[in-house]
Amino acid sequence: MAEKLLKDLIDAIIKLDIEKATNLTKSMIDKGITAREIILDGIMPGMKAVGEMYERKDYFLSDLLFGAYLSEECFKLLEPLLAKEIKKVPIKGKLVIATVKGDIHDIGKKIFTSLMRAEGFEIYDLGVDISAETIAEKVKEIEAEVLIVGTSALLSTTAPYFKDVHEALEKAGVRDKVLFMTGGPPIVTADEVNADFYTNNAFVGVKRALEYVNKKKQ
Ligand code: B12
Repeated sequence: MAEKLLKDLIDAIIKLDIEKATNLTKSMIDKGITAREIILDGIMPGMKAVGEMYERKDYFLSDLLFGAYLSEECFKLLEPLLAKEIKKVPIKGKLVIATVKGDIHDIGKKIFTSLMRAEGFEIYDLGVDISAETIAEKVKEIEAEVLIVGTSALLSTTAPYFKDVHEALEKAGVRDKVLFMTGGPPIVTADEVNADFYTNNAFVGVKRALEYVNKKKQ
């Protein structure tokens, strides 16, 4: 049943049918399908396909924009569920997060941020198109035993900028005090940009953040 509904959701996203997509999301929530499944096996493949249609010139930029709006509407329905799926906990650390300079994609960043908030992290979301220096300044300003820096990029032209963030953190003297995580499609590896970690799965990112918290506590 879940498989069929998820497939229908992917189809509705591809067809940019917002009413069907939001109704399917609601019905999956009612049937107890987890937010994790809906995001990873419904929204993400649906959006990937919309991107491919744009690439093939079957869709215009306006369609891409509407696809983004549609997926955000589905995600809004999932937010309360995510908060319930992850139990409420005391503050575990702080997260400074941004989409890097030149890049305005933020749907994935918002998903990761919501998960981290629900898991007990205090969030400093700097927004989109943010310079390495701004990120480093904010990190320097914030004091925390457990401090995570998350950066997101979806373009092959902007993902290499993660390296600039690493350099700015180093210049500000904070690089070794933080866990530097990067996310988005696999355009660069963590090693190439001197990050501590890379993932294209927000849930894996949260798991890594929690491992870092536990290591810090020891
Ligand atoms: C929606 C979208 C847009 C929207 C963005 C709206 C918004 N508010 O985000 C709009 C219409 C504005 C847009 C614009 C553009 N886009 Co666009 N876009 C997409 C699309 C269709 C979906 C992206 C998305 O939201 N996916 C769903 C989310 C949930 O996935 P995700 O971001 O990967 O996030 C997950 C993980 O990566 C992870 N994650 C993400 N960030 C982080 C951070 C951390 C720290 C962690 C731990 C995890 C993590 O968590 C998420 C959940 O697991 C993609 C297609 C695709 N294949 O992805 C193209 C795509 C990324 N866009 C593309 C392009 C070319 C553009 C434009 C240049 C188009 C143009 N001619 O103007 C502009 C660039 C604007 C800019 N300067 O940034 C190309 C990029 C090609 C490339 N390799 O460089 C793609 C791949 C489409 C394509 N196939 O051609 N886009």
